[in-house]
Amino acid sequence: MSLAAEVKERALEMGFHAAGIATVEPFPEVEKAFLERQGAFSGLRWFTPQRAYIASHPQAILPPARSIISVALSYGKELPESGGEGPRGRLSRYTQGQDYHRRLSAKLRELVSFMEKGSCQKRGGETRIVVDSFPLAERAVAHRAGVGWFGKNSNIFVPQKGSWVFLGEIISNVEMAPDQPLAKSCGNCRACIQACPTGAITAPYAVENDRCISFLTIELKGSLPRPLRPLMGDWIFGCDVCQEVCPVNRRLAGESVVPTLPLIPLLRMGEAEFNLKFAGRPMQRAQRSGLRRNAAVALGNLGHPQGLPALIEALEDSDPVLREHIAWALEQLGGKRAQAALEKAWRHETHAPAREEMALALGSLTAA
Ligand code: B12
Repeated sequence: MSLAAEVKERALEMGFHAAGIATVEPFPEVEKAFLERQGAFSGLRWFTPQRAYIASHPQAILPPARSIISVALSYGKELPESGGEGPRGRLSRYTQGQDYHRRLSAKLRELVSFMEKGSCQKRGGETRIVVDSFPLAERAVAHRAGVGWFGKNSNIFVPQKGSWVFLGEIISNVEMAPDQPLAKSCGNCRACIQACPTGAITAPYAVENDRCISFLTIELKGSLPRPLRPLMGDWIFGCDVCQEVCPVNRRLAGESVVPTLPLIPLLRMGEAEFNLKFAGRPMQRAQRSGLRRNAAVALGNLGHPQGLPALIEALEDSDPVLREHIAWALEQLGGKRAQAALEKAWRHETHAPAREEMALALGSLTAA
């Protein structure tokens, strides 16, 4: 059996759901997309032209590279968390379990050990494991390796697993027979483009980063743009809408469950509890401040009266970004209690954006 066949077989035995080999030639289409759409990546400070170059030139990561092993691991069917009372916010399905960087990297290290024991070592194998750890264009690699095909929402779809997969790679200096891309596409379907709550998929395969709810809830620190808040619904970490509406994903066997968290305990969560609950979990990336900000916006959008006492209490919180979003949420809930609490808080608010938000909320509540 060839090394390529051996490695792919081992990867599937280890529980990966797809594996393929890509060549290391540059990806000019990725570099072009990066550079043309750089504006669309505002907010991600690390999206620089240098990153675009590295992402599209695997040999910039490992100069003697000859091939890339691309793998996909499905996360679609794990059990969601339950427990907790009151209104809940939704999280992307990928948040279930431990951080995917760790899970995939551990599995890929095992695959590297397998390669080192076999014919790879005899050929002086040198490898780099990539799971977001180097700026490689992982989706383009998976596409070239025949692991999956590009959906219009820009995600990679793997046969039988849909787009509910993580991607990972091993760049190797050993030459392996490459696979061919899959001859599949979305055809005329535009379901994801039409369904994106914020209109972030501006054209097939083009996601405008700073409108994407995934970016807003996970990566953006500080204030959420006011016009986008109502469109975020109850998403508090990531967003799956463009994957949920996809007919390919809908046809998959087995129910895929959306994880949720109770919003009121989240809003009241202290730093120690946050660290304890989310250590090693993807949610850590948003930090306590980001998750509580998102919980405030979700409570505002849900408009559930049960959220009112916790929102009023949080007007006194030490985090000014939170106070700002609490004011917005109280405006959405409306009513005399919300108005009275905002008036009281506004009098001693010293942080300009929070004060401004309170004034806006009071203006609209008074008018109502
Ligand atoms: C930055 C980033 C984000 C940003 C920006 C996304 C974006 N617009 O690219 C934000 C925070 C918004 C984000 C969101 C999500 N992300 Co993300 N993200 C990344 C990261 C770190 C870099 C992506 C990147 O370089 N983008 C730049 C653009 C130019 O490149 P690209 O989108 O990958 O591909 C383009 C080109 O390659 C070109 N192209 C190249 N070859 C070809 C060939 C054909 C035929 C076609 C049509 C196009 C094409 O078209 C593509 C679209 O423009 C990758 C990991 C990595 N290192 O790759 C994960 C990654 C892409 N994310 C992932 C996931 C899971 C998500 C979310 C689903 C999470 C969630 N549920 O909230 C959402 C999906 C949103 C969406 N519809 O894209 C997975 C995707 C898995 C999959 N099945 O595809 C990755 C690969 C992480 C991983 N290791 O598993 N992400």
